[in-house]
Amino acid sequence: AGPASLSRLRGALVAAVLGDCVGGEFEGAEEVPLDSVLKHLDSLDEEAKGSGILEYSDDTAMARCVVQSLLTRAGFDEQDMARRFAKEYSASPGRGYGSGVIQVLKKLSSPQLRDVYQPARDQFNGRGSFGNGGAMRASPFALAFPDLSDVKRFARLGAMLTHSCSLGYNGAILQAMAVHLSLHGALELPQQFISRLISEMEEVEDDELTRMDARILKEADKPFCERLHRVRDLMGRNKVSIEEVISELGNGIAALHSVPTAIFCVLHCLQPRDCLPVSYGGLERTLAYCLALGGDTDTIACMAGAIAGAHYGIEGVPQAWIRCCEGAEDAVMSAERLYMLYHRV
Ligand code: 8NA
Ligand code: MG
Ligand code: MG
Repeated sequence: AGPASLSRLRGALVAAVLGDCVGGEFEGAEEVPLDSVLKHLDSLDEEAKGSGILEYSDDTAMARCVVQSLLTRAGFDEQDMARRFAKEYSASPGRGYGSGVIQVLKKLSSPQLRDVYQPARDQFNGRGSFGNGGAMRASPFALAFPDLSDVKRFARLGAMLTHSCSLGYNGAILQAMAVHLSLHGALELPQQFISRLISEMEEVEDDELTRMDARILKEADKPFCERLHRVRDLMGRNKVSIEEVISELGNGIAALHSVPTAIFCVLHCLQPRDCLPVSYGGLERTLAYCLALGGDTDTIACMAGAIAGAHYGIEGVPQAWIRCCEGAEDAVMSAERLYMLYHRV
């Protein structure tokens, strides 16, 4: 499919939902045997024939708010987006939100609130959250704006509504950029893809706030760049164990310990892997691999799903999986409206 085709946009939006829904099963698990992952994914083919549905969590709930806001306002409107986050949370508080972000979402629903960015700034003694909650909902920015500078700017602002620590919103920028590049076919050349992300993040992280936050958290000067270099090193090796991926990149709820991981999963699964069924296409491999990492599986699979979905397109997404994930059919349709916004038709 051509750059930014409807198929790619659909693939990105739908596979993010699938990642969230199928990943929920293992969220927080310390060790996930590959057998359990394959059994879980196998069961989707049967569930599609009638029985249960896998529910989406905070990742998709908030991404849906981002999509609806961008579509309704035909662009970024922080007031509208903040209102939608607050409304969604109060309608369905049980979607598995992070324990900190709940405070922000409650404050955002106050009609007296003047600055919608203030509640996020007040988090964690004024340091802001470095969780992956900004990154998990950043993909739609890449599906609404064709210019990379807009993608970066709005992904940052969109994340800052809940995540004001640079390690939080920079993760959102990285995730949105990865989807943007994938949408344009950049995963055809994986080495160039990772190099491009590194050079873009060099620029993003070349800033005083980033250096200060990194110092406080005892991270490298440019933490995301450092992680992306690790991704590149791991890519160059033909044998990589799950344990190494977890110790080098992480599988946790911090954006720094999950966005580079999601990117690695996509890159690693571009080719068939011995541990995964030969019947699997690239998208199935990617999601299965994310689940096998354990930790924040729903969010890592959601982010990897968006990047991989933009590469493989909707044709790479198993129909049976779509049928048993809540919100996946909706995403197929929302993607068409995003496509019109993206191409301004
Ligand atoms: P968040 O902003 O509440 O951050 C998540 C957690 O990260 C916080 O609760 C803190 O423990 C920690 N944290 C973040 N920033 C700081 C800081 N500056 N200092 C100290 N600790 C900090 O929530 P979020 O929106 O970023 O969500 C992240 C993840 O939480 C997502 O994966 C989401 O799915 C969710 N989650 C839910 C469950 C669940 O119970 N269903 C389990 C794990 C994660
Ligand atoms: Mg979640
Ligand atoms: Mg999660």
